[in-house]
Formats: sequence, C-alpha cells, structure tokens
Amino acid sequence: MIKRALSLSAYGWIMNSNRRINTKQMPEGVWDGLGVEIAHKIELLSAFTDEKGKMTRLYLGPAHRRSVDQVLAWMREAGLEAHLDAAGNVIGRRPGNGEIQKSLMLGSHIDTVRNGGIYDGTLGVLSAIAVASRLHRAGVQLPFDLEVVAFGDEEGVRYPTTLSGSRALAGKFDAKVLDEVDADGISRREALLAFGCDPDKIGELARDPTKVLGYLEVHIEQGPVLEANDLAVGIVTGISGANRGRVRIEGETGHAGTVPMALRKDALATAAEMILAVEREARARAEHDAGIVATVGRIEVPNAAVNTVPGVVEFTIDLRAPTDKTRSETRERIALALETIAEVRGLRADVGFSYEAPAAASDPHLIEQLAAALENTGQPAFKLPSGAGHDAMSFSGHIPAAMLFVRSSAGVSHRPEEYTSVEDIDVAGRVLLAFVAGLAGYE
Ligand code: HGY
Ligand code: MN
Ligand code: MN
Repeated sequence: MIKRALSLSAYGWIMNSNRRINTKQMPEGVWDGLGVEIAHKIELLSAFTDEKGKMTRLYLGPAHRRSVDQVLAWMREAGLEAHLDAAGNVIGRRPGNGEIQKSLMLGSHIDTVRNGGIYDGTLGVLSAIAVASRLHRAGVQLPFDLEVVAFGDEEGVRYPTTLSGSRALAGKFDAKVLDEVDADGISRREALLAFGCDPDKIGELARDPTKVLGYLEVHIEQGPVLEANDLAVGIVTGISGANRGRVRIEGETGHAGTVPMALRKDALATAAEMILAVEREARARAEHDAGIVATVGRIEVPNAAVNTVPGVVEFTIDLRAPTDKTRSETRERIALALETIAEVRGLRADVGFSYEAPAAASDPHLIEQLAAALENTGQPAFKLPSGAGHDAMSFSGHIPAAMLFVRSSAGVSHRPEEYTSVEDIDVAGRVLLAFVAGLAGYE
C-alpha cells in the first residue's frame, strides 16, 4: 500500500475526502522504458558544452542557453507549460484537477562544473520531465499541480555565490549577488540581462510555502555508499552545510635570483603552508566527525613567472560538515591557523568566507512517502547523508524537501568518468513515478 503520511494537508486531504481522486491503478505501460528515455536525453543534453570535448556548462553561458532551449522543448512535449524565469531557471508546470490547491516540485540543475560528468543535475531534471511526460501521455490527472524545475546555478563555478536559482524560489535570494563578477569581470546582473532575464524580477519568484506540497530531487550520489551496499537508490537523510572562502596573501614580489631566502616574503610558499594547514585542521576534525571535509580547489598567482618570487596569491576554501556547529568551529580554527602563519612569516592575509549554506535535514513526511515509493517498486528504503550540496538545501525551513540518490559507478563525480547505469536510472524513474502516484492517492 502506498498510503503513507505526507505533509498533513495533502495526506489528510487524500485520506479524508470521500472522493476517489483518481482511478486506483496507474495505467499499464506508463512505467516502461523510463531508464532508456532518460539516459538518451542525458546523452543528448551533454552535447551542449562551453568546452569542446569536455562537459562544461556554466551558468548563463552559451551552452546553458542552448540547454535551456532544449529543456523548454522537452518540457512542452511532456505537456508542461514551460518558461525561463528571471533567475535563469527553466520552469515547467502542469495544472492538476484543482482538488489540492498546491503544487509538487520536482527538479535539479543543468549547469555543471568544468570538465565534469553528464549525470550530475541533469539526471534529476530529465527524470522529472520523463515522469511528467508519462503522466501526460497516459492522461493521468493529478489532484495537485506538477512543477518541474531545471536550476541553472547550482555548481556556482562562474560566480562566488551558488544556489541563486533555487534560493530565488525559496525566497532567499540576496540581491547583493547581482554585483558579483566572473573571471572576465562580467557581473551576474549583466549576464542575466544578456541571457534575456530580468534581475529586478527575481524577488517575485519566491514560492508561497502554503501552496507547495514539497520539493523532491533525484540526483546521483557522487559517492561510494550505494555501490558499496549494492543498491541502485537511497533516501537522503540530510545535506551537509557548506562555506566557501577566499584567502588573499600579500607579500613582496622579487627577483628569483637576487632576493636572499631570509629576506623573502614569498606569497606562494606561504600559501603552500596554509593549504597544508587547511588539510591538517580538517583531517584532525574528521577523526571524530567523518563528515567534515575541506578543500582548496583553486589557486591563482597573478603575473606568475618562473624567475619571480610571487608577491600575491589567492586561493579558495570549500568547507563542509553535517552539523553547523562542527563547521563553524572548524572554520574558526582554519582562519586562526592561516592568520598565524601569515603573521609569523610577516605577510598580510585576508581570510574571507563569502558563502554559507546551513546543513539541511530532509523533510520526514517526504522521507516516509519516498520510503513507500521504494517499497512499492521493490527497493530497500536505504538511507544515507549527502556530503555534496544540492538545490534541495535552499528550501530548508521554507518548503518540505527530500532527495533520492542514484548509484554512482565507482563513486566518482565532477569528472568525465562519472557514470550511472541505464538500469539504475530506470529504477530511480520508477521510484519517482511511484512517489508522485502515491502522493496522488494511487495504489
Ligand atoms: O559543490 C557541491 O557540493 C555541488 O556539487 N554543487
Ligand atoms: Mn549536482
Ligand atoms: Mn555538482
């Protein structure tokens, strides 16, 4: 039986009304071929890249634009009224029969990291479109509206702050980020205008939480746990919180041949000691809190030359932890360690954390409904945390949100070898369809 509690309003409505919302059984055939359909579209979408031969699709770039046009077309084929919103999200909507005046949101993101994989984000968007398409083709009228979203700024590669699209829908958009500039000095505002979006209308995108049943995101696990347990899918219990920081070190540029070692203020050697300190602090904490991770992913040495002592260096810090307390304590320890290193070496260091996303627990009612959908599709209701960030975390505290993870082959992601099998994609598609069916009162 799929009947399980959801958010009381919807569940209460479903069980207490004496009207049969819909026929009790999903029409035959609606379940077939989901995996092949979704996997095929993932391949097609992967052609839209900013770097030939690599999977790089940055927010508001040319590849994002072509992907938006393709996703709009697929959404319309799936019976969704589709448009591009002011924040660069692609929104598809199919009205329900009006019996529940709320919408169910499904989706994920279509932007990628540089030279990434083709499943990260796109799997969730295309699974949602495929489920909408099956319901449409089978003539299944849901009692609630169905909204499918393709967010465009989840990876946050082009601009320092990420999750701008989902934060806009969650009513958490901070207009200050419109002034952030990318590596070419193009502001987010300019990029949005060039993309055909109106940045001044982003504030109007916030969804009324009383009108949303919840948000469910299907996403690759990007880690080894499901594979280690020989499982295709799993329920995400919560998402680690994150900080992103930037460290600027100022020393003295000098001639590599003439500045004696004892007189140097070498910014790159200082950065090297700092990067090891970041790793040391996180490793020490991870011994009793396995979920804490810290990464220096980018370092820039302006005007670098083989025969010049670097005077300025900037590097990034990505810090995550399952609890906000652990993360803030570790952030403070890292900042202190870096400032001490700079002081001892006689250089200046600015350690700034510009971006913060609190840890986000999944909604218990949605977890229960997801567990029912897994049960109805013959899958164990295995639960696991997410160390990776996702759009789902933007909704925390505003709209019930949950995630379904799908096995990542060898647990790898954010690289070309990222892979999820058609069979696992099919399982996830069936679970997603069963989840929607369950919410709509189908057996
Ligand atoms: O950084 C993350 O966790 C996600 O992949 N954007
Ligand atoms: Mn992702
Ligand atoms: Mn990612």
